[in-house]
Amino acid sequence: MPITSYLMDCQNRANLALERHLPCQNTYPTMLHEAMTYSVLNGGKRIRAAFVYSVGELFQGDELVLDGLAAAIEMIHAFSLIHDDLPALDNDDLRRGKPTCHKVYGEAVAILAGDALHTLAFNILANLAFEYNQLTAENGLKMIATLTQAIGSAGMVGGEVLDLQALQTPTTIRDLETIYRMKTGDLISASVVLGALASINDMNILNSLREFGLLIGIAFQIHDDIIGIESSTETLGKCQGNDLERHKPIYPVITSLDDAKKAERHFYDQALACLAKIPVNTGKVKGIADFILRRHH
Ligand code: GRG
Repeated sequence: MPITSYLMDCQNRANLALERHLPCQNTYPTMLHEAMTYSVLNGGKRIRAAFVYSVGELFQGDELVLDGLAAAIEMIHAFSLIHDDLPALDNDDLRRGKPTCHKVYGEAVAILAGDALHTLAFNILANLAFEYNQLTAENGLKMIATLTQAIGSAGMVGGEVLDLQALQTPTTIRDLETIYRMKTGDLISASVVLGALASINDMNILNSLREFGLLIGIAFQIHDDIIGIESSTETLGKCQGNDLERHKPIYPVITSLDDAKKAERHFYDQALACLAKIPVNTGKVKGIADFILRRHH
């Protein structure tokens, strides 16, 4: 199956799982539930969900467990995008080709919709081990430990703070790589690891997958910088050239567009070397990694 068809299947499957796990829009408080649904079910490539599914399938993870994991991860991702778009952070008006959550529902509801998605994601994770015998309580707890580590001050939130500080202070390419690992790589890595934790506990495999996720996450963010310059606003679904306008230190600016392209390839190669240590056929996981460097949005 071509990887684009597989990604489409993952997208459809993740959307169904998200619909199943989101609160019904007409239940009280309706405005909050509408804002949550608006921000989650508004397109999105579902790359993180695809990593959950493709890695989960390598080790025969239970399908319903993988659906729950994909929904939880995409909710955390949507939460991060809602907050990232707020005036206090990136101040963006467009996301996935539509007005950002705060533009439609106001800042207060946008902040709270993010908070509620964050909480719901962990509620889903905590319930998976209760609901499905295939997932052990130990692995359920490991998932929560992995995800909280990935999105907290040592991961995504910390990376976002460093990203903001980089607007004011000189930033080296090494600083930037750390920021990219934290703000983007850690959540991607958690998606990969959670997919495996659905059914395995082998530390060698989990460590190689974790490293793969971090490295492909850095490549993902460098590619995001590149397409932020090269793609149009229409293709991106968000405002083109925003980072340049805000004088944000991004990879192609600190180095050059050419060097940024070499760097994404370097991180991709390193990521694949980690994936090669996994003793099963990882073709689909590699296909997603390839897609990450080919995408235009
Ligand atoms: C969520 C705990 C928590 C805190 C929020 C605001 C923030 C802290 C973090 C922001 C991190 C961030 C927005 C990183 C950028 C990652 C990125 C490149 C997003 C775009 O991902 P795609 O291309 O988007 O997968 P789609 O729309 O396809 O889902």
